[in-house]
Amino acid sequence: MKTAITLSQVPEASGGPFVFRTPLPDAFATAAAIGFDAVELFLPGPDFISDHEVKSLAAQHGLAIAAVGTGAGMLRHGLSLTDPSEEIREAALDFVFSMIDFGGQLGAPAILGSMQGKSGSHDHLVAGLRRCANRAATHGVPFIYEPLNRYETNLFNRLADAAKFLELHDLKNVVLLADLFHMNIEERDVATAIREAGRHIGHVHFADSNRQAMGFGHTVAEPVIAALREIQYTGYLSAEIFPLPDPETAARQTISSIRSLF
Ligand code: LER
Ligand code: MN
Repeated sequence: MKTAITLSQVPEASGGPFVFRTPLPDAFATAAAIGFDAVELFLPGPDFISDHEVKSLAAQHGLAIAAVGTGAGMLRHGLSLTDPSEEIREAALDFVFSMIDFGGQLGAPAILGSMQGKSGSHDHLVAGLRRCANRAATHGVPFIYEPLNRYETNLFNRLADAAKFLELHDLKNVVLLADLFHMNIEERDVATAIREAGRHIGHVHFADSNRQAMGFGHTVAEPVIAALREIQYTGYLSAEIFPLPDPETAARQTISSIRSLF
C-alpha cells in the first residue's frame, strides 16, 4: 500500500480535511520530506495550474499524484451531478469532466465526493457516474465514487449499498473510495465492510474516527489494515484529515502510524 496526503488550494475549503494548504511548490516539498509517496490534489478547478507544472513538481520531489478531488464544483459553484435542474447537472458534469481530464493527464483518477449532491436521486447518479466513468476510461484511469456519511449525502452512506448499485447498473470503470472517517459513522464494522466490498475498493481516505491522523482518535487500525491486506488492496492510503494540531504533526503522525502498522 502506498501513502498519500491531501493538498488544498481552495480558500473556500479552509475548514476541510486537507493537510497542506501552502503554495504547491512548498506543499510538494514538505510532503516528500515527510516521506509520502504521493499527493492528492484539491484544486479550485482545472486551470489553477497546468498539468505540465504539476508533472514537473512531482518529478522534482519524487511524488506521484494519487487522485484529484472535484469538490470545488460544489463549494465554489454550487454544482452537483444530481441537482434537480438539468442545466445544473450538465454544468456539474462539465466541471467533473474537466477535472477527469486534468487528472487523466497526470495518470490520476478523479473523485466524486460532495459533487454527488446532498439529496439527489439514484437515477441522476447512475447517469452521471456512467458518463464520468466513460470519460475517465479515455485516459486509462478509473473514476472514484465515494460514499459519504448521512450528514453529507442521502445517496450512499455505506460501501455495500454502493457496491450493489454498481453491480445492479453494470457500472464499469467505477471504483469505490473507502473513507475511514465516513465508515466509522456509518458501517457496523469497518473491517467487515472493507472485506465485503473488497473487489470494488480503489482508493482509501486514511483517517481516524475524529478525522484526525490515524492514532489521534479511537479507531483500532489493525483490523482495518488486515482487511485491506486480505482484499489485496494495493492502492493509496491517502490522509484526508484535519491539519491538527498542525499540518506537519498530522502528516508525521500519519506516516508513523502506517510504519507501525506494516
Ligand atoms: C471528500 O473526500 C469527503 O470525504 C467529503 O467529506 C467532502 O468533505
Ligand atoms: Mn473522503
